[in-house]
Order: sequence, then structure tokens, then C-alpha cells
Amino acid sequence: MTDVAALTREEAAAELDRLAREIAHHDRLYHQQDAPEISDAEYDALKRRNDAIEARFPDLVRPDSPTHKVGAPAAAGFGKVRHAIPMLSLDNAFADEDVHDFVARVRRFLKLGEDGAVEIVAEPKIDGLSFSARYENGRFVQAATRGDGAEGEDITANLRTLKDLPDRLHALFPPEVLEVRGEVYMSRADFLALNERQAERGGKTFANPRNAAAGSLRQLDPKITAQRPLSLFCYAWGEVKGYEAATHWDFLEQLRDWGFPVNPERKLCKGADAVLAFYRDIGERRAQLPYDIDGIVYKLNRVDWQKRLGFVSRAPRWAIAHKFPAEQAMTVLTRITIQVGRTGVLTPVANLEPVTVGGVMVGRATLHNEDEIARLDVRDGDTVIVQRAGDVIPQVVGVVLEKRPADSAPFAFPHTCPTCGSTAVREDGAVAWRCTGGLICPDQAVERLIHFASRNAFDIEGLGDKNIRAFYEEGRIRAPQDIFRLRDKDTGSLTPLRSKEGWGPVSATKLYDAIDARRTVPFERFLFALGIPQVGQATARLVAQHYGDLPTLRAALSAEDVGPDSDAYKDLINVETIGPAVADELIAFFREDHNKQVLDALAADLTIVPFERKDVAGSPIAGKTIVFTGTLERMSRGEAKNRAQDMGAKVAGTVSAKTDLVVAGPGAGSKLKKAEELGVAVMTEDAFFDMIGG
Ligand code: D41
Repeated sequence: MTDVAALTREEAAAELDRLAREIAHHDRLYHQQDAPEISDAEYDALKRRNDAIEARFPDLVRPDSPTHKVGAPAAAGFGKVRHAIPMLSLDNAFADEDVHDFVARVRRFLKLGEDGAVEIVAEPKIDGLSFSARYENGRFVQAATRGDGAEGEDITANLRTLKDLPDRLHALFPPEVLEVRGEVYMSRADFLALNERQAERGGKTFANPRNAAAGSLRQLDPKITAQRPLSLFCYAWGEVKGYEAATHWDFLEQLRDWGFPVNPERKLCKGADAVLAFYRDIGERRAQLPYDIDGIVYKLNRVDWQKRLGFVSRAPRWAIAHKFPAEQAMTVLTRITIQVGRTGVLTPVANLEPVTVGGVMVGRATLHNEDEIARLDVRDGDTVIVQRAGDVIPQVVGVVLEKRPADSAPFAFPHTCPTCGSTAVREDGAVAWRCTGGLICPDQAVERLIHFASRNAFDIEGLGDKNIRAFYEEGRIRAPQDIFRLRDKDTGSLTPLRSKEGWGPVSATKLYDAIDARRTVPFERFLFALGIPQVGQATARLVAQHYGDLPTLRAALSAEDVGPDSDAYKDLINVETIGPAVADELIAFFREDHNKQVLDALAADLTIVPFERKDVAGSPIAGKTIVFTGTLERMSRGEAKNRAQDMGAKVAGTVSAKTDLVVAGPGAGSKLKKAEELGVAVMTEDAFFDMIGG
């Protein structure tokens, strides 16, 4: 990348344009979709580059410059709340020097001279979501997200469900108005437990605690928020009438006395060196804290001084966030190996000399794909930097070229499968090489078996990766149906499991019993366990719901003539969220002869329970196919869909002769017309909710 100092005007303008668009894109992913594509460190690097270019060419600063924007605009679905006093953002410091500069700036601004230390409160910067909660005469009346700092979303009903937030101030004479600001977050332990529960239920799982907190807070139904383990810390105020604090420290103590959670890891420091010592102390204990933090916030303690300093472009001059670097470590990459996944994707893996990164021992890291290896030019024997961000798998972020062995050679990505020798292909536009060995590739077979027995699939206790690998090699289990015949086969075997090293009659019987316990399986779990490419838990559930049971599904998809124009195909892609790619995978799977044998064998040995529609007794829409179109005003489309499905209906995307009901909101167009042409019943959203009971 060109040094900012060397950029021409034209280059600078072009780059500011690109950065504005790129940063806006990542803002959207982060704030509105809770699905960031890049790490915080990479995001910060983009922002810093933008700032540096703007500093050199101030006249090129764009009206849509990322520096003018704070956070995300309010999303649709929630009411809007204008903050009586804007919620400010924080400038960042990355190096010690930035912190010394911050303190020096404060001193200069206040004309403090050389002597006397400045009091600064240091507190961990929680990686959560900022909110503002308003209390009138001691009672909680309203809460909002930060939004763009000026206007946020009304989350009163959701925040009310958080047990940590007092409904009433613990005070005899509460202030007339108090807006408390803080951060809602999810502890790491709660996050892991939630993801486990979500996965079991086939719900959405989250990439990290922050996304889980955001997803939980942004529920249109507060009953869902109430079931999520959210916590909070308070650290600032907005509008206040009838109370005044002399210092930030006093304010935090008062908040605590009023009943608000305040982070106990805070410290009143004198001067830059003291805050830096706190930064190091917390940095060392970061992995042991129960929640994620991404830095330390320093705030000038005296409120009268805060007022004098004021703010510039929405960030106070009296506070700064000192960011932690992403957790990184240096180690030697001994060898790049290739892992073959369940669907044949070849994933390169960096095998490392074990090293601790942020308190966690790391021995392997993903290299993603061929392009990533080329981008890093990473080779066997290289010394590399590995990074762990949040809960994501460790990654190799760079190579220390000075330490590269003299005889090293670029990595040649294999064009054949390292396990079965079949040709590998990289399709146009794809990043991954894929083994074409399919059913003959032992690695794919083993991965499919591991998936089959795993927790969200058949959930067979004692049949994890290690045993499956061994049983596969020994020929005990080669295909899913072998699992359920293991006990019978073993009884007459010359090499029974009970005489294998590490096993005995008790442990073998325990495994057989664990397998028997899973002979009855819900259809949607069964479908997920098959490991059909692109068919995850959510899709498996939708397919199970649509077809009801295995014989119906097999009959619909394995007929010879399921082409793109057939009714069976149209019926399939009409299941919401199933597109042509998923449909093709399903059809290919159910047509394949070997898969047919597996299915026949499993069907003979198992009880596959047809999809159970919940609460359908007396439901007016049980078994009906419904299409939602136009704008819904009472709930989001996703929520309406869930409600309808919970009451036993199928939700489809397009109107056909099979549709029973169209629920049309304002702006409904072609689907409404089609329904009228076909004589399908049409209802307004209100009528629909009246019918299903509000
Ligand atoms: O823990 C935090 N995430 C945190 C965020 C904190 N402890 N203090 C903060 N203080 C402020 C000011 C000084 C502007 C009242 C903040 C934030 N702001 C903040 N969070 C997100 C944007 C700004």
C-alpha cells in the first residue's frame, strides 16, 4: 500500500472514495446485521488510513466521510428515540505515546502547567452494545440503543426484561430525570451455553458474545430477549435534572448505590503512567475476565474540567479508548497439511509449534484456501504470526520473512486428494478445491460419519471423532447403517470390541446401549445427520416440515423426472429459503444409488418420527400453505413466518394453486394479483392475526 505521504491528490481522492464505501459496508454488516466480515483490528486499520489521508488533504474530506459518522442508523422495526443529549463516540489510542499525547493535550487545554497529576478514571471497555435508559422520578420509563448517536431504537420493552437493570432507583429522593448510559453484553460462559442451546433447538448460533448480545437485544419480541442471558454495566450519563456529580468516580459510586451494575474493575489513577500500568494489568488478566473487552477507557475525573474541554466532532476531548491489540503470538509453522471435509472441500491447515495466544494453547490454525496461502506466501518452516479474535478459530495473519529458512519453497496446492488420490477440482468462481472422490474417499466418509453421530445429529454418546476414525480403519463402521448393526456384528466377530485395547465388556455394552438409545429419531434430525451439502439444521427442519416424513420426501425427490420444470422441483424451491443450489443438492442426494441403499438400511433399523407440528390442536391454519406479501406492520416477516409455522402452517414464497391463503400488507403487488387470478383466499394482516388469536 502506498505510504500516505507519497499519495498524489488524485490517488488520495480515489482512495477516500473507496474507503468511504468500504467502511460504510462494514458498518452495515456490523451494526445492522451483527455479522462482521473483518476483525476489529482490520476495521480500525481502514479508519486510521482514512484519517491519515484526510489529515494530509483536509480539502478532500468528503460529505460522506466515515469520520462524520458514528455507529449505525436506527434499523426499521423499532420505534425511534431521539437522544435528549447525543451519545458521543470515543477517539482511539493504540500506542502508549497516544496516551501521553492525550494527557498532554488535556493539560495544555486547561493550562494546568507542569505540576500536579491529573486524575483519570480507567475502566475496561466492554465489547457490547451501548444503550441509554431514562428514569423519571426514580422510575424506568424508556430505553434506546445508541443508533447514530443522535437517534436510536426504542428498546424499552427489551431492556425492561434485564434483571440487572433496576426498575426503580434505590433512593428516597431520586433525581427528577436521570439518563444512564452503559453497555449491554453477554458473558463468555453465557454465550457458549446459549449457542449450545440454540444449536440443539436448530436456532441461530452466534459468532461471538457481542453478536449474541446484539441479536438478543434486537428482538422484536421481548419474550425472546427475556430468555437470553444479558448483563450490563453503566458508565455515563445523558440528561440529568436534580443531581450533579463533581467527579466521574463519585458518579459511578452513586450509580452503584442507586442499584446499577458498575464494573468493579475500575481505577482512579494519577497521570499517564498510572493509567498505562492499569492497562497492562488488565491486559494480562484479559483472558480470565468473564466478558470480552477491547480496550480501556480513560476519562478525566473532574466534571468541571470535562465541561471546559467539551468535544470535537462528536467525541469528547476528555476521554479516550486505549485499544488492545488483537491477541497475537509468533511461532513456527512446521508443515501445511490438507484436511478433507465431509463434502470434499480441501482445507489447508497450518500445523504449529504450540504457543499460547491470549491464554489459549494453539497448535493448529486454518489457512482457509489456496488464495489465502498465496496472499500470505506462507511456506513450510516459516515463522508466522497467529491471531485469535474473539471466539473465532486461530488464524495465520503474517509471515516473519527475516526468519524464513534459506531452502524454503512456495507451497504447491495439491490438485489431487491427499487421501484417496482422486482428482481435485476448483470450479469457476469458487475459492475451494474439492475432492471428486465422493463415496470412495475415506476422509469424506469418516467426516460424514462423525457428523452423523455428532451432537446436533444422532447425538450418540461415546461415538466421537476418535472412535469413529478407529472403527473406520478397523472396518467396524464404514457406512451409517453399520453403527446400528455394531452390536449384532460384534457378537459373532473374531475381533470383538470388548477385546480391543482400551475396551472391555462394560465399555462395549455401554456404547451399544448409547446407540440403541438413538434408534428413534425425529425426522428433521435424521435429515440433518445425512450431511447433504448445504443442508444445515435450519434447512433440514424446513424440509422436514414441508414433506412431513421420509417416504414422502424420497418419493417426491427420487423420481426420474425431477427436472427444473417439474412440479416436484417447483414445490421444493417454493419452501422458503430453499434456492436452486440447495434443491439440486437434495435431488442429487436422493437419486444416488448408494445413498438409496443407506436410506433403505437405516429406515429398516430405525424409527424415524414424522415432523411434529406444535400446538396445532384447534389451529385454524394447521396444514395450510400461506404466503406473506407486502409490508407487514405488526411484526417482521420472519416473526410472522415463525408464528405461522408454530401453528402448523407451511410458509411458501410464491403463490400457486397449492396456496391456501395469502396475507397481504400495503404494497403487495404481483403475488396478490396472482392470488386473485387463482381464486386463493386473501386476508389483511389484521384479519390474519385476529384469526390466529392476536
Ligand atoms: O465499556 C465501554 N464500552 C464504554 C464505552 C465505557 N466504559 N465508557 C464509555 N464512555 C463513553 C463516553 C466517554 C463518550 C461517555 C463508552 C463510550 N463512550 C462509547 N461506547 C461506544 C461509543 C462510545
